[in-house]
Amino acid sequence: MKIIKDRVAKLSFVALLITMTAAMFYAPTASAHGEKSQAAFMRMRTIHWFDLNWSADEVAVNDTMTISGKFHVFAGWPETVDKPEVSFLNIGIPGPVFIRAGSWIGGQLVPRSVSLELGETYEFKVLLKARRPGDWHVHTMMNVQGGGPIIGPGKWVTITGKMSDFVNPVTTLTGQTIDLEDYALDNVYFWHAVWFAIALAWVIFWIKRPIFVPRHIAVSTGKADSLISAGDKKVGMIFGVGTLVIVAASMGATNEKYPVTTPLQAGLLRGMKPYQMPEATVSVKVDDATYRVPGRAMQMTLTITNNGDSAVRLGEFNTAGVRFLDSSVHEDETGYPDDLLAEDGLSVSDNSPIAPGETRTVEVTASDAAWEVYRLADLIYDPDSRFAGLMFFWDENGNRQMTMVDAPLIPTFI
Ligand SMILES: [Cu+2]
Repeated sequence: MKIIKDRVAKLSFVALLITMTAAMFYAPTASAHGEKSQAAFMRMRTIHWFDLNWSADEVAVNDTMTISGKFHVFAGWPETVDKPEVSFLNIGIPGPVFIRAGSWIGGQLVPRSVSLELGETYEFKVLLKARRPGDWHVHTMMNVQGGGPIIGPGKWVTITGKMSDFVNPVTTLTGQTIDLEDYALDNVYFWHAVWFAIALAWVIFWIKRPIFVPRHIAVSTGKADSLISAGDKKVGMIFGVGTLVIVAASMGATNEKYPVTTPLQAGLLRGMKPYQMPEATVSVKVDDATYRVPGRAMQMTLTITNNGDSAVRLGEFNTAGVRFLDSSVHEDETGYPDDLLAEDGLSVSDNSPIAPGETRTVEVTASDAAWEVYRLADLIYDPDSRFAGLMFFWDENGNRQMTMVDAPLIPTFI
């Protein structure tokens, strides 16, 4: 009997080990961190990130890199997401593997929340300083108060070196240079330890004697006063007065050591300067848009009118960070994340140059695994089957113009 029990125990242990090992090895490299699970129509109808540029994809600890680009705040903002009147330009990383050394919208430093206007395009830049070695998927993102996180495209960036080498020097207005990585840390530890020790001493002073039953008996028999002696009262006074003295004295000493301090700086930044995109001379009308369920593509019937004076071709359709390109018109040179870039994902029934003044109706198919991988196909579960995206046209001289498209997106079933 015992042998069987031992065997069962041993086998269960082996099974547990196998399970744990398997779980450890089954750690699929996640290529998205949160955005996939968000409603597809929200990702398509809130903020459109484009022209993104990651200055490096490998940096050493203490080195910096920038992520820059533009984002368009879609005018047909969903009802269930509060308008981006209070928004914060964030970075999506697993904790401070980088620190954000600076972030700018329209050239203005934005350490606080900002007000964004629907329908406007803004230029942004984030300066990141590497802190923790590893492979990190770095996203630009916008937090919207009352709305949640709106996650931009993420790109893998490798940090090399040692975290212990990381420094974060800052020179204060009082002229002192400190390292924010460990500044005032000793002081925090010291004071927490001091107060914890005092509290502990107070407790120990009392629990040296029997705590519960004898005291309970004393109180219930009417001899409560006998439990606290004159000496106890003195110790109580010492602790009471001592605490006040330490608080007052250390407060005075702190004020002396740091005579200039300011309150926390806070408050919404308004009047963000939008980016003026060149006036689009191409107008696009979506006659019809569908996607097949299940499938990896969406189709649009577009009526394109070229009101400019140079022939144009459609080169890119961008929605929810996924870029569908027609490689015969435009090729990406920014090192855009592979899983979001469909280098030849855009096919246009007739993508010959559209002459000035010409109007043409074309069938456009945006097709790529990303449509499924990033669960844009999950629009079928959304309560609002509409899409929005950016269309980029290039003229004969290589000038680009952008137009927004926005229309219902109707599923078709087999
Ligand atoms: Cu990610």
